Amino acid sequence: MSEREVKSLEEIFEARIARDEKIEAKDWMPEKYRLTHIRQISQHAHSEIVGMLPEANWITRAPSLRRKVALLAKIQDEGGHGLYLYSAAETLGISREEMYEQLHTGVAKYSSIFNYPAVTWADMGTVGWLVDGAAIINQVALMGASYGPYSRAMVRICKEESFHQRQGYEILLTLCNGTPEQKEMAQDALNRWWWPSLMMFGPKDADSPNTEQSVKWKLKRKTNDELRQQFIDQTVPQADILGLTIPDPKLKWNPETKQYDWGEIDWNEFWQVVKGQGPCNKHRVEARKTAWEKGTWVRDAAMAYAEKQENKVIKEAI
Ligand code: FAQ
Repeated sequence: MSEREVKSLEEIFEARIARDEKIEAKDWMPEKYRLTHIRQISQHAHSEIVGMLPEANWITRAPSLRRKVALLAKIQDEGGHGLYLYSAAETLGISREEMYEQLHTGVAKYSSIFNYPAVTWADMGTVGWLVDGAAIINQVALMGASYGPYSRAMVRICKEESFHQRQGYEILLTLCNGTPEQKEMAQDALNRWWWPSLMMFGPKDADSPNTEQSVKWKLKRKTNDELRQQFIDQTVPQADILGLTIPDPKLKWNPETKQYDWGEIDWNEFWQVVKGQGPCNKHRVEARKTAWEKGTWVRDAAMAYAEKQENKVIKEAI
């Protein structure tokens, strides 16, 4: 293709983005657009399946059958989200094996939040409330993403995340209305998860290498800082209802900006966790690798069955 032809395709592409048209898998797209989407969508998919691990830790210890059923359903939903997202990434020309390989070798990232341990039952409430709450704010914006398969996957995911957020909040409401020890457990969980939840939105805009281009391509409809502020403004009143204290002495309502002012994230901690030095990084990647290895026979059996079916169809056609 000549340089002139590429330029004209680029112009058509930019015009489609400007008109808010969805870009579909078979449409022409700049190579960098394709690669950026593979990066973000695959990392998003990895986050969903790695995110199953801290909560799976509590299935056998859920305090009642009702809690166990809800937790199991939530964790299965997260696995489903991973599958929609891997499928969306596959439409951009990467195989699922390559994506898993990138996860297992540390080439691809997944959300920093899942490198923290879930040590008490109150963590199950807090993960639902804060982690799913943060995920919803991020993902509602992504429903408007320009790449069709990603944007459509988000619609279903957001519906399910909102159930997750509520089931988490309800666990905390119960604990906060329970014994002093239960309320203390809820406060301790909030103390540990608050700052890592704010880190989920990524580095400050000024330190985010990808935001500017991703906003131009309408992959990101809002910046990291905008979404983080939205999350804080939405979540603080929910903490008040629970009677819990957000562990940030600088948190204060600002009547002029009509937003909360708040303290400083420990960016050193954030980058340590992103680079693999968080409390559970090694454990999480090992768990995924083991699951992949133990699942070999299932994949082999599924492939053998598919091959057999294909041969049957060919034989019948002859
Ligand atoms: N953790 O330039 P930016 C969930 C990396 S789903 C680790 O700002 P970008 C559901 C970033 O990849 C949660 N790495 O990057 C659930 C980039 O590295 P790279 C996941 C991070 O992509 C709940 C570098 O830093 N959600 O929770 C993080 O424009 C409960 C520079 O950053 C999504 O993935 C981080 N927190 O913006 C499941 C949403 N932040 O690739 C189970 C989709 C940044 O250049 C239980 N993703 N990095 O080497 C996004 O919206 C974006 O990718 C951001 C980062 C906002 C995460």
